[in-house]
Parts: sequence; structure tokens; C-alpha cells
Amino acid sequence: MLAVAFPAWHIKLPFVNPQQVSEEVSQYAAHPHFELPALPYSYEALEPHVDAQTMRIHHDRHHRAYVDNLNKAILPAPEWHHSSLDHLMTNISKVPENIRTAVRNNGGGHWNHSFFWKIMTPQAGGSPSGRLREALMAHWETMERFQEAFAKAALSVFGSGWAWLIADNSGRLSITTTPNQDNPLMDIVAERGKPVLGVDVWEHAYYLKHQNRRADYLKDWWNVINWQQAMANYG
Ligand code: MN3
Repeated sequence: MLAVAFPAWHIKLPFVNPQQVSEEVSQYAAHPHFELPALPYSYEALEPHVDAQTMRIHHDRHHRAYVDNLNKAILPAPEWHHSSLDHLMTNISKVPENIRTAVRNNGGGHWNHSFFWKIMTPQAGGSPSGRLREALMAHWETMERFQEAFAKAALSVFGSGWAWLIADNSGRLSITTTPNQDNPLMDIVAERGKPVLGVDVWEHAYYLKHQNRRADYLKDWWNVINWQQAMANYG
């Protein structure tokens, strides 16, 4: 038996009542759906590898701006008001064209940073085990070679963007990069997959401590990786 649920956004109404739409819009403005998640640790918890001031500005100002601007961007599109963030990412090409760039940039920023905070932890250390370790070894043979390849990709991002370790449906791993706030969930990027690890290589992620030395930032970043979270992401 097929039990198919049709979410509200699939229902095409034959007639849209403008008054009802404007009510939904003002309701959404008063109670926006997307919220800034709390950091899962204190600002200084990742010291000395990631400094407290960077964490504070990155989370409280940059991430907050993505959330606020995402809520503003989808205001005129009530059919997306209650979408999950994952659904928004995987269906970004279906977002109305007049708001798509803003939703892509700010929704991507919200998704990417929510992911990024969790992939770091003050209780870092060790290395991945289980299925993730097997998949990493199958591709790169040693952790050192994987980390080298990942750092190389992260260094290759021209300007602002992200480097990702992603898994395809069969669990095969690969490394990819995205510009700006795009991510591998989006149905508009060249290489899609399930993110396992991701690193922010926008200068705002490292400039205060490392200035222009992205390679040094990446070296420090390995010291705060939450491999438990990466293993959970891999599944
Ligand atoms: Mn950032």
C-alpha cells in the first residue's frame, strides 16, 4: 500500500486570495520560521585553534544575518514559509526566480553554518572509525592522504566558498567545493551528495587569527573536528 502524504506546498490552489496571502506574509514577518541555532559550545571552547572573537562574530553576526535575510527573502512566498531547511536546499531550483538568489545565498549560509558548528567540538581528537574509516581508506588509503587532498581542495577555492567531503547513495566518498554559500544538497550544484565534513573558507572564518593564511587555518581546523558527528553524518 502506498501512503503518500502531500505537503501543503504541493497543492496548487485554483485561486489565490490576495488578502489571505498578505495575512500569511504579515504572520510570517511576526513569527519567522528559521532561527539562529545556539552554538553547541562556548565561544572560547575551540581555543587556541579557532579563536573566541572569530566564533563570536561568525556565529552572532554572520550566521544571524543569513537567518534574518533568509526569513526576509521568503516573505513573499508563503508556500515556502514552513519548508524544512533541507527541503529548501534540495529544491532550490523550484523557488520563485525573483527570490531564488537571495534564498540560495542566505538559506545556504544558514544550512552551511548550522552544519559547520556541529562538525567542530572542544572534545576533538582521535580519528574516524567504523564505516566512515573504511570508506576513507578505500579512497585515500591513509588519513594523511585524505587530509592532504581535502586541504588542497579547500585551498583551491578562489574567493569565498566551502570544501566538502560528501557521500553518494552507495556510500562512496568524494571531495568537492562550492562557491559562496552553495552546498552539495542544492539541486543546482555540479556535484551533489550527502555532506559528511565541510569547512568554511570565507575569510571571515579565519582572518582575525590567521589573516590571509588559509593553509594555517586549515591545519588548525583538523584539531577541532568532531569525528563522532562526521560518522553520524555518513550514517
Ligand atoms: Mn562563514
